[in-house]
Amino acid sequence: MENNKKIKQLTKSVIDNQDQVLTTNDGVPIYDNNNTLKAGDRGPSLQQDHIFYDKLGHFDRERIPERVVHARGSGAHGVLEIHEDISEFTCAKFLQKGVKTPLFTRFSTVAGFKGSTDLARDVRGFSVKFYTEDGNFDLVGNNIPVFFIQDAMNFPDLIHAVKPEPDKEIPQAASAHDTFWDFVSLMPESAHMIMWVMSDRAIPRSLRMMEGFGVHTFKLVNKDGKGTFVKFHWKPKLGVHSVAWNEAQKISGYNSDFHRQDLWDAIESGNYPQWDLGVQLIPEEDEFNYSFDLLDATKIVPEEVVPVKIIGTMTLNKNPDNFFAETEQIAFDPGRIVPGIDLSDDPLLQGRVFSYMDTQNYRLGGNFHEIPINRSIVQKHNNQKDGSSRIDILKGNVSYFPNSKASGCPYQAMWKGEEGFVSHKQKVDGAKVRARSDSFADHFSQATLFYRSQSEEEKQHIINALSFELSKVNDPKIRERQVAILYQIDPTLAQKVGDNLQITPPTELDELTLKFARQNHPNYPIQPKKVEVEKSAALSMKVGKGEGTIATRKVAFLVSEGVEKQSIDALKNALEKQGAEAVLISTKVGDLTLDNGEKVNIEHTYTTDPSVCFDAVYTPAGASVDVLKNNADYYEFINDAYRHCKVLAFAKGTEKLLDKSFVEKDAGVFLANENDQWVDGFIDMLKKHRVWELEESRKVPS
Ligand code: HDE
Repeated sequence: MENNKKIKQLTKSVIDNQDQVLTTNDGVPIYDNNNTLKAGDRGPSLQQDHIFYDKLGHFDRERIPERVVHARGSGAHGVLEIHEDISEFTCAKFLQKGVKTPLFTRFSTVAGFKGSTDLARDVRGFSVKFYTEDGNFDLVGNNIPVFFIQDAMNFPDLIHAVKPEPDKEIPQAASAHDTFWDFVSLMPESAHMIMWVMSDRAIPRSLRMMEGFGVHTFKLVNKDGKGTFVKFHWKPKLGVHSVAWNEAQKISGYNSDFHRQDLWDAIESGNYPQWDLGVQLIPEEDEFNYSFDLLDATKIVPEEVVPVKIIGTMTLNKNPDNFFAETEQIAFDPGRIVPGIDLSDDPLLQGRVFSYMDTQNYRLGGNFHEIPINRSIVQKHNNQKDGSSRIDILKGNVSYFPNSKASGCPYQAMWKGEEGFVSHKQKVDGAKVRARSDSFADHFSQATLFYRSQSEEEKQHIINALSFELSKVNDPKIRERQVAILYQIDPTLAQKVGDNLQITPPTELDELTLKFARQNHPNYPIQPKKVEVEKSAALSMKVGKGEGTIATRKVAFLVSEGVEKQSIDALKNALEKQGAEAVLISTKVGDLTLDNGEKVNIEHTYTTDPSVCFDAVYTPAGASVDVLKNNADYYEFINDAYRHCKVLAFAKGTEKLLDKSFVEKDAGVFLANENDQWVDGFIDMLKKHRVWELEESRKVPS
């Protein structure tokens, strides 16, 4: 394993309790861990019970402040391997061809508390800490390439608006409430991001099936100090896939740890998730050549305009040993950059450089960089000592610079002609102002580009999501103000959402929205520049990311006593050949007897693991049909799978079960008695993730 170096460092801190006597935190062996010290076995407890104080005192302080945003998250260790030469653009050691760098990745939702559901409609955080030979580099990105706001000053307001409302602390992990839509309907710069979060991108099928983006424009810097603008992309090897909103809601009820479990299980079973690392490279000279400003985090650089160059692959190959010590205590900070990479002047990014450091100091305390998961793999050397929870012991009486008593050590790299971090040389010129450039004033062109690039089915999901969210808004003024924004994006979109809310879309922005927009841009609205592309296939999950592998997909086999082994194997073997998994679902856990007398162990039932937890459904043949034909949970299972546009198959003799369901025989339903090629057809359809073309006829509740 290539992440050995970091793992080795971490294992130094891993404690194995096997065959060890229980001790206090000071290592004193504990004789009795059941009883407090008392005056007589029915008497009052004694204040001198140092063993009890050691245990309860620790327990009382076991919680630390959760992250103010992105509190809910799951992480894993891994490695990045670079396979393309981009030395022309960057001298970053970890980005050189052939280099393998250990890393830790943490995925998260934004709005919910630490214990909230994984399936909330939300942006997903996609943070990677690279333990490079030049120190740590943190790429703290999201699964959506743009953001709600342009300037860091608005961030606390955005978050206050989306978090549960402060009087009653409702709703949890949801943007569908008044304060969020109040805020965004007054901030038209959020229009593009709103399109993304109302799309299925905000409800991924798996953390392993989402893209990642650095969002901001960064800079690569080569050995001669030449800079190149760069956008970072993560492209999942398993494709980009989502669930339908109705599935997300149900999964939240059945298994609110769905994504966390999925990531853990995949890694435990050796199905290591992988992403390709891509870069969009933009020469500095081209900075002003686009219809948008490269420093504006509400804009993408369309892939058709600047292609994504794949340079390496990230593999997540080890689960954490301890959630708190690793996933909870990892401290990301976009200000952690290494030689060869620099920040751009994006005012959102600049604000982040303060906020993360500050929040980690509050959340974890000073010296959080000495916590094992945050330590660089290279030894740090500086004159900082003291501070809370200091772990390292700095030798000697010299802790200042310059010094002669320690021969000037630790020395600056320049003194010995060695390489060190040098900021990219950039001319800066301007009056000191609190202002926003008019090059940030086009709020709708890319929102329109996103919407137009979606397939008809995806558009319908966006309409449904907006209708759902705005229906949850109580204040009719807010609903109308947002529909006015939708009109600027696409009049038909506004019309369709308006129909669901009984609102005739206003053709102009609301006066209040204009008032706020004009604070930044006095001449708002400003005629936008002509966009480079009308549509971008890369923005659609159906068109751009569609058919691919079925590896790691889970197919539910609906069985009961007497099911035919041969009928199970007919599909199971074919699925397993392509890396998918057959999961038997029955009425009870424990032993199940097949038609040949063989016993198999059942771990999932119709009620513990319903259809929403699977990608496709198959009913094998056998005496089991007689049990299932009277089982309401079975019908709920296949009905749900059907409505969620999944592919279904029925072995010979099980087709009669359809009569009591509302499953219609359509192109996504394979009946073995009518189609000899049903196994191939089933697998081909599964490759598309969902039977997109049947969305309308199956009336998918999305
Ligand atoms: Fe964050 N963000 N953010 N953010 N963010 C935090 O840092 C902040 C932004 C992102 O897995 C906090 O450790 C400001 C954009 C992720 O631990 C905090 C602004 C993007 C994570 C913070 C932004 C992100 C955070 C809270 C606007 C995508 C989780 C706890 C200027 C590029 C990291 C913490 C993890 C976490 C501040 C905007 C992504 C408060 C001020 C844009 C993935 O520091």
